[in-house]
Amino acid sequence: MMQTIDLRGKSLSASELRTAVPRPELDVTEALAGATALIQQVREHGEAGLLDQAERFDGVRPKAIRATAAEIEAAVANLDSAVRAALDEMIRRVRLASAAQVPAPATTVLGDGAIVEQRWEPVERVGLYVPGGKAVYPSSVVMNVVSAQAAGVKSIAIASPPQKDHGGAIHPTILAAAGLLGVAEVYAMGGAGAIGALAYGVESLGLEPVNVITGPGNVWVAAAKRAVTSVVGIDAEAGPTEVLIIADGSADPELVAADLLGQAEHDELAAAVLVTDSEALAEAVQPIVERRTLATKHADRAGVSLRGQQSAIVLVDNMAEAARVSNAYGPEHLQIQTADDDAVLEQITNAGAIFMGPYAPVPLGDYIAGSNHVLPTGGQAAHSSGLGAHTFLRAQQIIRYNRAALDEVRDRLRAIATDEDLPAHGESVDARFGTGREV
Ligand code: HSO
Ligand code: ZN
Repeated sequence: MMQTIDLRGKSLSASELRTAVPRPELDVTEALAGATALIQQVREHGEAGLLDQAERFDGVRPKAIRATAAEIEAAVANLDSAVRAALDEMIRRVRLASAAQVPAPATTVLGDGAIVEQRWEPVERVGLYVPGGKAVYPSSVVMNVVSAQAAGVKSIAIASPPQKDHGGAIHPTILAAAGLLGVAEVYAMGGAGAIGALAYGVESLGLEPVNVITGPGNVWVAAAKRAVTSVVGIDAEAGPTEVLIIADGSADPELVAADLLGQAEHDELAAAVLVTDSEALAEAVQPIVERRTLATKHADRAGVSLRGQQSAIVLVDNMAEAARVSNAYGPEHLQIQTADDDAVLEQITNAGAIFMGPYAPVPLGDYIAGSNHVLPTGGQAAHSSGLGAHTFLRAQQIIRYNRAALDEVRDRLRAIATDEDLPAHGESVDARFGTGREV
């Protein structure tokens, strides 16, 4: 059912490799004008604009946009006990791993009395968008909120679309996850309008503008995030999810097939790619994928994803070529299931997160490994990291020079200033020594 792409014996150039494994088409640019208009409506009409958009897009008019403390408490109290225990453990593990990500400050002594420091300062306030359509993921609330909290962010707001089935309130599990994490500001608003509300604030709701907006969403949300980048920072633009599995003849085809399907379940546009040097594995995986797809709950969308042009079994000559193919693709999730996983890992450069061996499938990282599941998609792994404490931190340098240290570099500084035809730069320094040209 999956297409086979045979790259054996072909020595593809780097740019040929980039298109060897196709990706789904997704045009954020096309949605940009529409998203901008919705943001503008919220800027002009605030709460009324949000209510209007809720009726239009979510088919329900929320009684109130902001959830009350009592509603959040009730959602936590009503949480199924097994789900509660799972979320608690997820939070505990992601907290530990996220705390360890916070970089240490640095001090560089460049001479006597000449010091450059660097500290990591959290942004003041962040907005987290949580989708509420076919994908309602409380786990994503945990991933985003815990990262921000680990960075030291003091003020967090969550936006999620009003749910028709819940009388226009936010999905109860999303509300409960917010409650478990101690987030008190939760708004029933979705789509591009919600991104506008987070970026520019809504006075009547007491919603102050945020500095960074993170979280996944559909193409409208992605376009809206792009549209507000002049006033806020955003995480990477999320596209359909992807898994690329590098496996050799030693891998268990049953596990490989199960892992391809695990990702395909998310979305018709999800990409599931196997890269292998073993024809036997490729042949064994096909019928198992078929069998498992027929038996699984979301067979429809998983089947579309696996049959889609974005999913494939790619045959290569050896593991070095497999790593080249994977690096050119830059998968959101990379799984390695080979006779020597670390030897393959050494050759990997571009990947959002890397899952080593048969006991580290992607769903482990989705939920409970402690790692973050918000990862760069669409090849963005070539230049971006997954979500983490760093997403909410800024590196700030602090410069401390005393008189003697400044004096020591004064001549050098003036020489460059003169060369750049900026004499007032030199004069600013000279003024401290009373030797500058009188002005
Ligand atoms: N695999 C998704 C994350 C997720 N899975 C949430 C289940 N819930 C993208 O990394
Ligand atoms: Zn997943």
